[in-house]
Amino acid sequence: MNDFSFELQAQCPDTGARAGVFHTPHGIVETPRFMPVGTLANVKTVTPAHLKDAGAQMVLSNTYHLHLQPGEDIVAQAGGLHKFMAWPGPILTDSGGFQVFSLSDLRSITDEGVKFRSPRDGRMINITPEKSIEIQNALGADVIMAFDECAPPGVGRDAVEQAMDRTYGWLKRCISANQRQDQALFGIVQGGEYLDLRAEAARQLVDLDLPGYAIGGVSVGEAPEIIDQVVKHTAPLLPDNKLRYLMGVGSYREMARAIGHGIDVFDCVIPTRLARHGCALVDGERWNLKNARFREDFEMIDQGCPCYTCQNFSRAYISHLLRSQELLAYTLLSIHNITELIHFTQRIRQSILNGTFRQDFARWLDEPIH
Ligand code: PRF
Ligand code: ZN
Repeated sequence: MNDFSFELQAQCPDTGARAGVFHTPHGIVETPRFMPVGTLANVKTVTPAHLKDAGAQMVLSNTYHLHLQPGEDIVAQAGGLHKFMAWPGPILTDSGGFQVFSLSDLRSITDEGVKFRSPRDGRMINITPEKSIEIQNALGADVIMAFDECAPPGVGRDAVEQAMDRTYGWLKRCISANQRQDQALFGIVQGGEYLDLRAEAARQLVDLDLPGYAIGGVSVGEAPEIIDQVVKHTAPLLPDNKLRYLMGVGSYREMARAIGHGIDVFDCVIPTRLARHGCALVDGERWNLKNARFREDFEMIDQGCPCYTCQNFSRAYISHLLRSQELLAYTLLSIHNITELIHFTQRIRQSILNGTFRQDFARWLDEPIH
């Protein structure tokens, strides 16, 4: 049996924040920690060496995208996702449910699964819970996610409850379908903005004694205070001795507050997406380096940042690359932005270990959410 234990190292005396170590067959994840997203078996524009330097420990990839291209058989033939993408550390694959809902038209959802037309070549594709697990077993990530239905915001309580019940039924099918003991199957708490539904979903999942738990269905367009409320009420219902993952969240404030409620890991496309828009994350702000004020600014992006970009290149240089549409701009900005978010969570981790999280991060924890 493989070890996917979550070892608690310290708990904040003033909040629910915790520091810990999650064990996987491909190494450890020191938490709290941000996980970069490598949708198509690569984190856009950066190499595994850059990711390692940025402090990445676990990276994410996507079942839905890899099923469409290149197909899980090719990845399996390569020896699995770790070898295929040359990332030797821990990997997590998302199950595809959420991506199908947000990216494909012409989908139909039934208790059986999801049918949709491939946006690549128009063929009809059927993903069931069993199929999602079969694909994820072939890809071979350390952590695999249950196939879930994430109701969009504003659909009303009945629709959210139906999605939650379906997600629970699908989870049990995912557990039966899972063929590999060296992959940890995590359940996903749904239930929208309804705290009683969240509590019921959490209870159902905890009863199944899974190796880890995620909170899904947040950051899907609802107000930020709702995200905070849902996380605040749901995270403490999950077992203390299991990893807790908040899906699709990666802003400074949302991560700091969620950590205060007891969340351990996050993923978000924001650092690489902002890079493609020419933006650098600097201490909670977004700077657009195409802005005229950076043309003759020969400082590094951020003096205090240890990343390769900030050790070597000026704002003026990156501004020039962006204006010339040189691809290196996106690599340099992605390296900085990923480092920035991972280091933000690492600083939080250190302050939890020091017992000073509440004071050190008051700026993020106390500011009203609007
Ligand atoms: N479910 C899955 N992946 C996700 C989400 C979800 O609800 C979200 C919502 N924030 C992001 N990624 N499977
Ligand atoms: Zn930097």
